[in-house]
Order: sequence, then C-alpha cells, then structure tokens
Amino acid sequence: LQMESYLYDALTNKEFELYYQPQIDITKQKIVGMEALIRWNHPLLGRVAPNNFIPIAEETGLIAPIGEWVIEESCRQNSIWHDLGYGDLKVAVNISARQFQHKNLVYTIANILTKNGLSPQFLEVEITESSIIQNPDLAKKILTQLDELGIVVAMDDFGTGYSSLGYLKKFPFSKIKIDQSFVRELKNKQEDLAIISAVVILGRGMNLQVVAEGIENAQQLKLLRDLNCTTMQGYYFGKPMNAKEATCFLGEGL
Ligand code: G
Ligand code: G
Ligand code: MN
Ligand code: NA
Repeated sequence: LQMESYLYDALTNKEFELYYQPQIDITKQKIVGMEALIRWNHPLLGRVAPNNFIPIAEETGLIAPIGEWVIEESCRQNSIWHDLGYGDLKVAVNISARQFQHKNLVYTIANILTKNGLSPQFLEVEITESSIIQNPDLAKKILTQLDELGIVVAMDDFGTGYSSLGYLKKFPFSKIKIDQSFVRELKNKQEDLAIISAVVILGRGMNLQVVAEGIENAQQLKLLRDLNCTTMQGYYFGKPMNAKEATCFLGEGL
C-alpha cells in the first residue's frame, strides 16, 4: 500500500529511468535494436524491480502515464542515437494490456514519433500473449493501427502461452521473441533443439523476424547459430544498462 502511494509521485519526482539491452544480428555482427526496460529508484525503497511495481501500476491505472513516459523517453533516446550515426537502430518497448485501454494510445505514439523526428519503423512494441487474452478485440484493433503506422509489433515471451500459433495468424505481428526459458534449458538435446528450430522455420515461413532471448554463454550462441537463429539478446552480449552505458556500448561496436 505504501508502495502504491509512492508510485503516484514517481513520475513527477523523476524516479524512473530506462535501461537498454542490445539486440544483436550475429550474421551482420551488428547491434540492431535496444529493448527499453524501466527501472524505479525510490529514495526510501531503493531500487524496485518492474515485476514488483508494474502489476501495481496496472491495477491503479498508473501504467497509462508511466507507459507513455517510457515511449516518450525511449523515442527521445533513439533519436539521439540516430543523430550520433546509428541511423537504423530500433528501440523496443514493453506494452501492458491495460495500455490498450488508454484512449489515445495510437495517436499519442504517432505524436511522440513526429515530435522526435523518428520514423515508425524504428519503434517496436512488445506484447505478451497474456495481455492479448484480456481483450482480444481491443488488442487487435490497436495492434492493427500500430502496424498500419509502420511500427513493429512483436510477440514477447513466445512459446509460454496456450495459443501462440493462432495469435500469430490473427494479429499483425512482424516479430517473435522466443522466451528465455527455451534458451536457458537449451542443451544438445533433441527436444530443445527441435523447439527452437521449429520456431525459426515458422518465422521464416510466416515472414516474421525471430529473436532468441536469454543468451548467457557462447555454447547457447553456437547452438542457436547452428539452428539458423540470427538475432539474439541476452547477458552474453550485454545486460540492460543505462542510457550513458548503452551509448558507450554502441560506440564500442561488437
Ligand atoms: O528488466 P527486467 O528487466 O527485470 O523486466 C522484468 C519484467 O518487466 C519483464 O517482463 C519486462 O517485460 C517488464 N517491463 C520492463 N519494463 C517495462 C515497461 O516499461 N513496461 C511494461 N509494461 N513492462 C516492462
Ligand atoms: O519479459 P521480457 O522478455 O520483456 O523481460 C526481459 C527480462 O529478462 C528482463 O528482466 C531482463 O533484464 C531479463 N534478461 C535479459 N537477458 C537475460 C539473460 O541473458 N538472462 C536472464 N536470466 N535474464 C535476462
Ligand atoms: Mn520484452
Ligand atoms: Na521476453
């Protein structure tokens, strides 16, 4: 309850910060995107993990202004990166189900892009299957509008839900992110390899980009590369880092 009351003031008090985790195209040896991950530093509570405060933000409706700030701040940052010469870098933001109820979400996003001189193709929205389930019709309406604007719509945590395959057909996804759990358990075992391999082939057949998440070591990288997975994200390449560190990371290249 106390956390909730603190959360109301967090935006005004500028307690949020975005961290960025790189997405790598291993065939091009290039950083192709940055996923924005929110961080909350409260003067008394200290660092509060998103898994602890995002649910509260969703329940209270605070996710609308917080989510808007995330989009605003990540687009502002990406526009800076474009000006620094990383002209095809994308930024990805996580969107909660509740944000679909935000009256002017699409309009707001379009305005943020214009204001920052950022073309829509450089913004990705990551949606989980569970957030679609809450209101599929509304989700479809909003995601279709975002897709028509040219924004990349990605299915996050792919493979953990119940009917992911049907959603790929019904909703305008152009990217799937294979859930970390599949990569974490990835060993030279028939089943693990078969699942990832099937998703990569599925993505190719449906003209969807595929990203593997949670790569923590060279062995996982090698296994994924052998399965023709080309885009990856994980601690092995880079942990989520603040804007300054992420800018240095871009400067150092791979
Ligand atoms: O970053 P980790 O960094 O601990 O993120 C934990 C969870 O919080 C993930 O499921 C991630 O998708 C979610 N998350 C991180 N940032 C945001 C955000 O800005 N908005 C929403 N809705 N979820 C976020
Ligand atoms: O749910 P979503 O995929 O948006 O959240 C990503 C979460 O995974 C964040 O909490 C992020 O910090 C975390 N993460 C990113 N890369 C790795 C990794 O290689 N290993 C682990 N264990 N977590 C990771
Ligand atoms: Mn995500
Ligand atoms: Na994910």
